[in-house]
Amino acid sequence: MSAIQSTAGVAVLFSPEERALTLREEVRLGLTSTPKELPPKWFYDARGSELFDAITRLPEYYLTRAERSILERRVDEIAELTEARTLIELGSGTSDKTRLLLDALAPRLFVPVDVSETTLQESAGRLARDYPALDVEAVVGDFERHLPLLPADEPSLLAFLGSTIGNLPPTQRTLFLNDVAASLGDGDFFLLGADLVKSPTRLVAAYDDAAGVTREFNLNVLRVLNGELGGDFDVTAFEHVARWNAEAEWMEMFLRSARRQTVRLEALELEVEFDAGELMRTEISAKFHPRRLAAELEAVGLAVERRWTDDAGDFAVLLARPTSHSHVEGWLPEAERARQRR
Ligand code: SAH
Ligand code: AVI
Repeated sequence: MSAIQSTAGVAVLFSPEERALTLREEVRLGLTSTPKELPPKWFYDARGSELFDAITRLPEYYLTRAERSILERRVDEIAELTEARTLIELGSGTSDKTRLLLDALAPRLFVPVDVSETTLQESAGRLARDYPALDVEAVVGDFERHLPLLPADEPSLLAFLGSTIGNLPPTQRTLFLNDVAASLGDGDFFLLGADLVKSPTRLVAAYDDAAGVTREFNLNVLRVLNGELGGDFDVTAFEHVARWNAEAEWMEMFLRSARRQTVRLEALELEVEFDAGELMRTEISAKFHPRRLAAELEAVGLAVERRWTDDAGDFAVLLARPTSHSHVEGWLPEAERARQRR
């Protein structure tokens, strides 16, 4: 944990400098690609996190309620099987549903990990207040980079809830799952929440709600770029688009340029042209088949011990454990190398 600087009870793995550099690199790459694209992790400044929280309460957004209902029914079983003393949560947000796990497991240590420092500060503060016996060590980190650096010195449960795994494109998803498998030791478990393929009508409604909250969430990424990179995006000149991609089996969100326009980003010394009607993809949200997802976990050396869905079959929660660390012979993922260095 030597790379961690500690500020106000929150450890920082993703330093402001590294964060700024990553933001610049990813935005430059995305805006100069054809078609244009932005990675979804930049949605989540304080306002973006609040908007996501509002999304979880929308009538159309069934995901959070479905996952909660599974956890409500299964947390005791999870606690019995895992006997985890440390709970690590990736992309933790408000950690609302995680309270069910905290209540059932009564772990010694909780490590919420998120890119959004304000969200972490608030949620870690609330948890420390509500669970006085719990050691809460929040970490500002990027789960695509910092998994090898997270603490793991006693039986741990690594939770990745909310179907955030669906926001990773397939190649990144495989790399991430490899990192997860490599970071788990004997006796550790991985708990994964994933949204399932269903009727496109329901899916599109969940990502294009009647109250327009998802629209605001999508447009917020432009506000983030304006604030952090000196951009001059006219937020009123972009429209929210949510589509089901049947071939890839994922929802896609785009921002569509309402007119031909030029946008300047001071910090990148970059001018970007948008055609009228041009689509810029801002998020994919893959939807899964439980058996195929289990096969993806097995392929990286994670044996699926339990697989649950809610009554409607909308959402799945999988509990897996590492089989062995020699699943890819002659090749050690970065996470395993870092683990061995420790
Ligand atoms: N797990 C919560 C929140 C899901 S929203 C739930 O189930 O409701 C997704 C969360 O992941 C946000 O809080 C966002 O800030 C965080 N996030 C997105 N990309 C991330 C990344 N690369 N590394 C760490 N956190 C990330
Ligand atoms: C965080 N993630 C799983 C959400 C999702 O459903 O893909 C983000 C979101 N995008 C639009 N609405 C919610």
